[in-house]
Amino acid sequence: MAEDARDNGETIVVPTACAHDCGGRCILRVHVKDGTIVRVEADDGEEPQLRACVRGHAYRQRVYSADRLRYPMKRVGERGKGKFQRISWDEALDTVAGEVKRLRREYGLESVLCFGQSGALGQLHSGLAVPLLRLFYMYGGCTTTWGGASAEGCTFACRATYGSLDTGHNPDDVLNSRFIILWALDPARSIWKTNTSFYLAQAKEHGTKIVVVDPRRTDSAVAFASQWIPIRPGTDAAMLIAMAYVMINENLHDQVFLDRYTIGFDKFREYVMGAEDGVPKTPSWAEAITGAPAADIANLAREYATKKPAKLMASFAPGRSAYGEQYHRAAMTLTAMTGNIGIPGGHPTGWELGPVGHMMGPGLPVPRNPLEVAAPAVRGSLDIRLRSQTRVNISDIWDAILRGKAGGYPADIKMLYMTACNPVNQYLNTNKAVEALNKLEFIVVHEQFLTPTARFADILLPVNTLMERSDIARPWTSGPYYVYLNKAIDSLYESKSDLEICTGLASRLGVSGYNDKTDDEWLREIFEASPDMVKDIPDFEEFKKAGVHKIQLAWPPVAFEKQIKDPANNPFPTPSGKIEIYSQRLADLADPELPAIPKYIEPWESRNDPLAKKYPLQLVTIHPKTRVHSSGYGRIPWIKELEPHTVWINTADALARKIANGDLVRVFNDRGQMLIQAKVTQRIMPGVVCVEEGAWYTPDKRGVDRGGCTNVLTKNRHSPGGAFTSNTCLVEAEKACSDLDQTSRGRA
Ligand SMILES: Nc1nc2c(c(=O)[nH]1)N[C@H]1C(S)=C(S)[C@@H](COP(=O)(O)OP(=O)(O)OC[C@H]3O[C@@H](n4cnc5c(=O)[nH]c(N)nc54)[C@H](O)[C@@H]3O)O[C@H]1N2
Ligand SMILES: Nc1nc2c(c(=O)[nH]1)N[C@H]1C(S)=C(S)[C@@H](COP(=O)(O)OP(=O)(O)OC[C@H]3O[C@@H](n4cnc5c(=O)[nH]c(N)nc54)[C@H](O)[C@@H]3O)O[C@H]1N2
Ligand SMILES: [Mo]
Repeated sequence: MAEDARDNGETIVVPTACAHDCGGRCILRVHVKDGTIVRVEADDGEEPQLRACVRGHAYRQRVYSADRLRYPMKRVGERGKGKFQRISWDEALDTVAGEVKRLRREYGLESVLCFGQSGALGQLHSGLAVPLLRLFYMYGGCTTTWGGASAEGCTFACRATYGSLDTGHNPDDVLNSRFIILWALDPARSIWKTNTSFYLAQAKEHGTKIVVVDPRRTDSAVAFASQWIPIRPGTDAAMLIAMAYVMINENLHDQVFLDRYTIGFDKFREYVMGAEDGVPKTPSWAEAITGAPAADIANLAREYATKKPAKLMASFAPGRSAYGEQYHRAAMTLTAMTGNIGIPGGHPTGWELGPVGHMMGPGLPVPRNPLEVAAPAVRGSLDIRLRSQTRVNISDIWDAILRGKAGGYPADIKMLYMTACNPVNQYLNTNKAVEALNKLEFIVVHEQFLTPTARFADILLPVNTLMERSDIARPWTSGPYYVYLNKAIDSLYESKSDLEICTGLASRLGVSGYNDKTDDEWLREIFEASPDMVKDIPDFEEFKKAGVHKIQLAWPPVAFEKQIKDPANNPFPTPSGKIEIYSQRLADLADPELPAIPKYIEPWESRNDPLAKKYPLQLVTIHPKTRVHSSGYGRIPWIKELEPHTVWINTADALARKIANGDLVRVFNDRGQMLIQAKVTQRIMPGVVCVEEGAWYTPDKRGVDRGGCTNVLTKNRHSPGGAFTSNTCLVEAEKACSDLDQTSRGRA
């Protein structure tokens, strides 16, 4: 269809979607004339529409950005300085294949660390480095990573408590609730399923009470809520446990539900009421820890326990902190104590996968890693030692490179191969990343832009965008819909997909059968291998043509409905068959940092840490309103104009530091420093500062980051259950001194 129209100069409309790792997955209608995108529109089809935001509307500027990488390049200057020279694809692929063979010969393939994050999320292209891992696993193996940046704390808690990540309801189910708590959930900014904000606005109109618990008075608090309860970062488990105290003390909990569907509530009650350690977890106890007023904690507990059905929507963010697993386990326990599991309008809280339009599904097939055959990483295990024997947690990558086997890591790493990720920017402790990358023998990156990570590549390979290839994508966590991404234009310049690049390497490495299909053939095969898609979508060709299939539901899909309606025949997939408030598997670990029941454990770098004398402010790093992480949107003129990149600081903290709104400030700790504009506001609680993640690390000659990359400040230590701890970080802020200020003006 597209080919014919291209010939006769008509404008055609190509249905596709935005499939980066944003919490949305939104329909785009791309107008193409003579092989060029002329404009982008959002969904105008049947309701409920999946309308794109500013990023989708500006996508044309991302595709045609002057900053797009055009050709394969090799590094000619110092690593990190970004000096490259154009080379041919043959030279690039020959060099990469030659180095891989050399490393295999000299050190073994475990010296090659391959990984990716979520730069793009098609089932065929890119998602989590799948084309790259397929190549290396077919070639003989490589070292790789474990642990997700987004929600490892939540993953751990879901597995321990429910034995499943499938805790999803559809976004419109908020309309069935009588009471909603947005716990660190800010979908008006940090998209959390495409239409959540749309339905929350309706819930508000219907008179449903919505309360926000967050250190910041969020956009969602302003738009939807009638109450904002500020809370100190990292202390959420304490507040949730105090809410449990109020429910038990006032007999508001649902004992029938607990008896029928859960185990271990009695042990949790002993801890909550103080029988275990002599400390009753009262609202006043929690107020001292969290900063949230005791009366607000008690009232919230009462409202949540008595207005059924109710949703405690607990986002991933507090789980991205030290002991973040405890926050998620405590939130899940409260949803059970109030009997809000398995019913419309309720919410078990967790990963929110499924039940209709599940995020996970088959993609490009990946065989087993030959290097893991002797010691396979046990994916679902709560014992993280079993997950890490051959893998490196994403928070440990830099340490693993710097310290190797002698430091207890699985390999001495000599080469890094990265696709669809920007870890120098997006993983914890950027300055340590720089130190580690400078130690390596060889670095390969596939990218669309010259990101802070790409600057360190020895060979840098240009990748096409999702407008330049076809793919299938699933909704973020759950649907109800699936999208087909139709290729709108040919690959620009000399760019190729990750799969095409790996195909070129496969022949050079002598790997046969790596890619014997066209993309179209793969996509049909992926569709046919996906039981849910086959069940929900009557006709694959129609799906392609429409670019989206919306599933019409006759009933509200509800997580764990079967387990609640008919428990005798549908046990929870845990060892006990019940919701495990007490987990024997955790008890068996005998690790006080991973207790069998949810507990509040004081985080490192909390405000009580001696380090807080030097660095008294807690930094939270939220997801960017106008970008998807670091992925090129920051280069788009329309988007750059919308909002300056700032550090939020409370008026009292600013006054004490003589910082005025708009001042350039230095935010720093022992790990790094950045210069950034201050936003002085009452919308953040005293003692807490906030910077959006994803801005590009841009060090000046003195190593001061002028880009405002949050990870120059964060500590690369994962939580005991594996969680990424980007919200556990002490800093200080001061008005930038004049010489730093001058330099910055000079550069601007
Ligand atoms: N616009 C946009 N949307 C996105 C993304 C994006 O890049 N851009 N990324 C997507 C991805 S990959 C993910 S994983 C999700 C993440 O979704 P979330 O984890 O929900 O997102 P965040 O924006 O990091 O944080 C949400 C809120 O948590 C608060 N917060 C931080 N620390 C704490 C704490 O310790 N306690 C409490 N109570 N609140 C805290 C912050 O102030 C913020 O308002 O977002 C998705 N949505
Ligand atoms: N301090 C702090 N750090 C964080 C977070 C936080 O809240 N605070 N959030 C974390 C979370 S939840 C996440 S999910 C991660 C995200 O971390 P990343 O996945 O590393 O970040 P992105 O910026 O989404 O994508 C990385 C790169 O992928 C490239 N890309 C896009 N499409 C393709 C493609 O088809 N092929 C290839 N090869 N590249 C492509 C983009 O240009 C972009 O530069 O960040 C984490 N980092
Ligand atoms: Mo994420």
